[in-house]
Amino acid sequence: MTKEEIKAIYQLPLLELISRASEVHRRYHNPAEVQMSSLLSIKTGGCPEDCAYCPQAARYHTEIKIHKLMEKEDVVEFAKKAMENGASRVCLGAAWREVRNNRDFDKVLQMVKEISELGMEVCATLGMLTEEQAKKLAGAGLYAYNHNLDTSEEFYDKIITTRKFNDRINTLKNARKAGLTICSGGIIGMGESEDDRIGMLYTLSLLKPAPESVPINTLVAVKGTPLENAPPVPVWDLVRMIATTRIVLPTSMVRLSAGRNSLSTEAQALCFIAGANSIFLGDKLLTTPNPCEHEDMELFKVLGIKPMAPYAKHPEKKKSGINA
Ligand code: SAM
Ligand code: DTB
Ligand code: SF4
Repeated sequence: MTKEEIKAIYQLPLLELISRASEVHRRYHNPAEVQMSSLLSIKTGGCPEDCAYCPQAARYHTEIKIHKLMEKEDVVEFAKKAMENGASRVCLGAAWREVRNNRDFDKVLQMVKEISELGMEVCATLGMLTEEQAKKLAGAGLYAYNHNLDTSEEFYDKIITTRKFNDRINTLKNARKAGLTICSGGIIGMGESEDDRIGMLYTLSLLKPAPESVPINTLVAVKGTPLENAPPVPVWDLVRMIATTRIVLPTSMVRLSAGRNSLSTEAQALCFIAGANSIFLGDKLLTTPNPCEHEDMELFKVLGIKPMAPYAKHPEKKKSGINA
């Protein structure tokens, strides 16, 4: 699709857009199933980058609880609990600019290995990565690498100056070369234009193969970051973005990511109808709140949502874990 074609979709009358997205969703996915992923910040804060949205950048004064890399046992324990609560995937996040070849990386490789042996999909988001590091992660059993484009190439330097848009693309290529699946999406609500949202989807659509998973985050405006006073995103923009993503990237999982805490049940239902089929489970994202367990249980009950099994889309990658 060209940028113009994507724009024409994004600008459809909302009900028409939702209806078309829902049709695509039903053609490629089971609309009753939603992937439940659990997020854990294994290393929080102190990041040298200047991402304007991020509470973990060392240069902003935010109220997060900083900690060094967690112990492997605690991380595996978290994964087991997440699995008991219905999660099929765990995403490990570290506030690093890039992965370094040091003892911390070795520790992360061990975490990945043990969690994947439980039979769960493991995703990691650790910053920039070389091909060699990506191969080590794949060897340890990593299933997916998350590395968001975050916004369009044109708007990128208004949000981040300490790295280039192309650095992001290169890391995604390295992850791909190692055989990892890709999770890459972005954030709405940072002051970007409609064209920037479309431009980001266009770049994602150029990645071949397309990212298996596309998180759509709504900015969580955190006190102390440059975007702390960004006005809230109208829920209709989010639904429009999710629906457009579903149509542009029909086979990908579209994740209704950060921002769910400020959405009503009705708004979330619209997002699922418009093609979202993945969420983060658990009362915390990396550093900000997410709906708690009983709220989500109620949501799934009301909407008749069933959790997706691990490796549902790639059964050949399944490890023989304790629950496999
Ligand atoms: N440091 C690594 C990196 O930047 O790729 C991994 C962790 S970073 C926190 C992962 C993603 O979280 C970012 O790319 C961004 O999309 C998302 N994120 C961070 N802060 C956010 C916020 N305040 N609101 C919404 N999404 C946010
Ligand atoms: C993604 O796209 N969103 C998640 C995950 N990938 C790593 C992170 C959201 C972070 C929201 C802000 C916070 O909790 O610090
Ligand atoms: Fe660091 Fe990632 Fe936050 Fe940017 S988004 S400041 S790279 S933790």
